[in-house]
Amino acid sequence: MAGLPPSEEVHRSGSITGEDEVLRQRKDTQHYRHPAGGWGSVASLARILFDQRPSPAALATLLSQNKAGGHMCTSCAFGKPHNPNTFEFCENGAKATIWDLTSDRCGPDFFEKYSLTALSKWSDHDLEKAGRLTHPMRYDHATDHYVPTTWDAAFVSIGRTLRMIDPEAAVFYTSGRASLETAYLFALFARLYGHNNLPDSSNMCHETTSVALKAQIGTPVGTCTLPDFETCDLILFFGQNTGTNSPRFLHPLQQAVRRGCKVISFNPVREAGLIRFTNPQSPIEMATGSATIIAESHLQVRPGGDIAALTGLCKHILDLDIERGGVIDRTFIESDTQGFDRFTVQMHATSWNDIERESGLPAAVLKSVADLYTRSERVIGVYGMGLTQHVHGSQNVKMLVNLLLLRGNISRAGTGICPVRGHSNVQGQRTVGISEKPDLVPLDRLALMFGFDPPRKEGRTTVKVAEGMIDGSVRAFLGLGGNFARAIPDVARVDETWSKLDLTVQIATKLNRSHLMPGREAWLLPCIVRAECDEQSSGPQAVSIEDSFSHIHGSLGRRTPAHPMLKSEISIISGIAKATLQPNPNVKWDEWTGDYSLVRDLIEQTYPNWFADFNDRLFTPGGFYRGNPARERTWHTPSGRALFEAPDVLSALGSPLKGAALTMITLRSNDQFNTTIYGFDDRLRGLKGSRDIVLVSPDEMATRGLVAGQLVALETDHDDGVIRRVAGLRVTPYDLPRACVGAYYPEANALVPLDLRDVDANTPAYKGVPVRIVV
Ligand SMILES: Nc1nc2c(c(=O)[nH]1)N[C@H]1C(S)=C(S)[C@@H](COP(=O)(O)OP(=O)(O)OC[C@H]3O[C@@H](n4cnc5c(=O)[nH]c(N)nc54)[C@H](O)[C@@H]3O)O[C@H]1N2
Ligand SMILES: Nc1nc2c(c(=O)[nH]1)N[C@H]1C(S)=C(S)[C@@H](COP(=O)(O)OP(=O)(O)OC[C@H]3O[C@@H](n4cnc5c(=O)[nH]c(N)nc54)[C@H](O)[C@@H]3O)O[C@H]1N2
Ligand SMILES: [Mo]
Repeated sequence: MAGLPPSEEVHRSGSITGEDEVLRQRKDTQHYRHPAGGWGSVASLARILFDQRPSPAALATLLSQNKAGGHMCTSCAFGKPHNPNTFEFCENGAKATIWDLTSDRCGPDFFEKYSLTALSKWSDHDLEKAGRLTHPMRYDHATDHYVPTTWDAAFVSIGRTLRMIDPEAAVFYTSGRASLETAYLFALFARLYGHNNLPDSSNMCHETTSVALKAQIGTPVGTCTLPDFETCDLILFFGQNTGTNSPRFLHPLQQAVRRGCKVISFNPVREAGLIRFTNPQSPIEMATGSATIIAESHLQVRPGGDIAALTGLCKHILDLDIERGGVIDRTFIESDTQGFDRFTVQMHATSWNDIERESGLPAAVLKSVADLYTRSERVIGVYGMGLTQHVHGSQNVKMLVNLLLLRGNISRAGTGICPVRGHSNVQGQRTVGISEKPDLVPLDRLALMFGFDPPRKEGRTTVKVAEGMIDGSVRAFLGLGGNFARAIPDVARVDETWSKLDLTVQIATKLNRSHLMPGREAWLLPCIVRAECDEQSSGPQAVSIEDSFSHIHGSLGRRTPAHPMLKSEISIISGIAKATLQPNPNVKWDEWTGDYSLVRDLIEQTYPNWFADFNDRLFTPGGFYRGNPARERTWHTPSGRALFEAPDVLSALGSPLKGAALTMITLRSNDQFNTTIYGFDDRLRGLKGSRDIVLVSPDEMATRGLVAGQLVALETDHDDGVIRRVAGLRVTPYDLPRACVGAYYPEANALVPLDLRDVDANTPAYKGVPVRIVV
């Protein structure tokens, strides 16, 4: 890249990479040398096929994945193109579907054989591998087994218990897969019952985005759409691991790079998946092994160092503007923004010494990137959990927005802020009312539509639920999917509290650890998956989801359900709601369950600007766009302008490391989807066979006298008197910045303190946990 210093001159942990440099491997690590995608992804998929034995018809289902009229993948939330490929799915999406459509079943026989005590010794992988849940089950304390029950018995009993509990002591958790229709009804049920306790997996994920973007640009979601990637000149990635977590994104990135767009990644880990990519759907690339270099520069920022790195970029851009003028977009800044002067003062006041120390990157490198930014007409800022899961995650996000605002890189085609969402409908659930914040929901309209007085008290987020479980104020937990017990921070502390709850209800597809934590009354209710036919009284039903680019897609499952006893999520929620609530002539659970288009009418009535003609537009190819005011240069902030927000810290970590402590970042592999562990390899990082490992840089190992393969424990360095420890981790050398270790999520979750979380959004700081290595 022109203007960038050669790599030898660069600080060790901040090497700018050319192609040779990208392929540089340390002898003492076994990093993956192959591109993302390619034959590796095919081999990884083949293993799952062997493992799960889906029928040929189940495999054929993949052909309709992510296409208008077909079903929408339950894996990530990346956009679905207008003109899909023949195989519009990736390694992950195929794995998720095959995992759902396995021929293994986990029914009454299984539960008769294994007690919960026995199952608690199983691994996460083995629990889910038992197969699809088939029957509604009730936990029997006398025998420590789940026993089969009927749907009616479950609904009646759950309803009776909920009626006896103070609604504010109940929580309704949603994992980001449930459809718009399901999410709307679940939230309505909560409010009719009497609370806003609607924690969502997004509280652990992009809640930081929802809070920071809303405050700064007046919309809680990203501003980009897929076509922006066809015209941008520069894409800056911050803490998003595309190859592992959203591989379909690699296709538009490959196209962008081929037409000359530059990609630069800031990440403590040199993620192979963002470096080289062989398109598994291109026969030529597969045959020749040719790969596209995606990120030509990979900057190994320290964990929590992004505020400093972004400050360096902004500082230099402002200096260049003083030097040569015309560098920043003054017209845009004057007409559309607020807070610029204060922001400028702060950028000038921050020293390069501090920036280099906190970011771990040399000033020369940051200045080169800033220079490239000023030469690029259209820039997109992409980010993921590397920015959001920090104590000052909101300030991370805000600094990226500040950078974009400097040259009007929001609200023009080919530009924008692009948070890459996780679960397939996590964004959409918030759109249609899953929120603990009453201000974000049109409660007055709901009051009119359904003739009731909705609760106005702010509800609990995920971490507040966990705290309420510890202090006893939470009495009932209804889980709409997900694996709350395993995904949250401080799992060991919260584990003990489940048995004290009056009621636990888990609506799920496969067995997981949360199901092994029964309350006094506990139910495990199995549902169909998105690829399966949802037959109701008016015929087969479609559902819908919203992708990361605010496009809404209909989804129609066609597979025969895994078992005739299974119900849809909507019919389960309706069954429980009917048994809980007083009859209300405006609330028609049976009619809605019989015909989901009526639920879409309700969504349209509640949110007319976003969902006009919802049913008619359901199967629009590429989805229909619900719009984004910030993209149209309308800023829904109190001042009507976009805000420059000067950060008040330079590191996103909660506090400086003490003594021998290190910062732990928790990582995902390509062989997992959150707590669903498909296998024990991490192909793109060249790691195999075990997840009970701790990644340590060779320098750090030498300083601490550690050897590869040695077993160690990690202990959290947090002054609250609680001992948090995960033992039996094998030291694995890996190229990381100094004072940083990597471990897998969810295995390391017992180390994350509940109160270590984003100051504004309460998102757990899963990427910034101070730990000590204990030999
Ligand atoms: N295969 C697979 N796909 C998934 C998932 C999965 O588990 N497996 N999960 C889904 C979900 S719910 C989500 S939210 C998304 C998550 O997708 P991502 O947003 O990509 O999340 P992570 O993999 O947790 O972390 C992203 C990157 O942040 C880097 N990082 C850590 N700390 C820092 C830091 O301080 N600064 C910077 N710049 N980078 C940092 C890590 O090295 C890692 O590469 O993926 C979705 N897709
Ligand atoms: N240390 C650490 N912790 C983290 C993170 C991290 O990066 N580091 N990431 C956080 C993030 S981003 C997220 S999103 C959360 C994820 O937290 P969750 O969303 O709670 O967890 P998942 O693992 O996605 O849930 C998997 C389970 O969902 C159920 N399921 C699957 N499909 C369906 C379906 O269609 N319907 C129903 N009803 N159930 C279904 C299955 O039983 C499966 O076992 O974890 C968070 N925790
Ligand atoms: Mo997520």
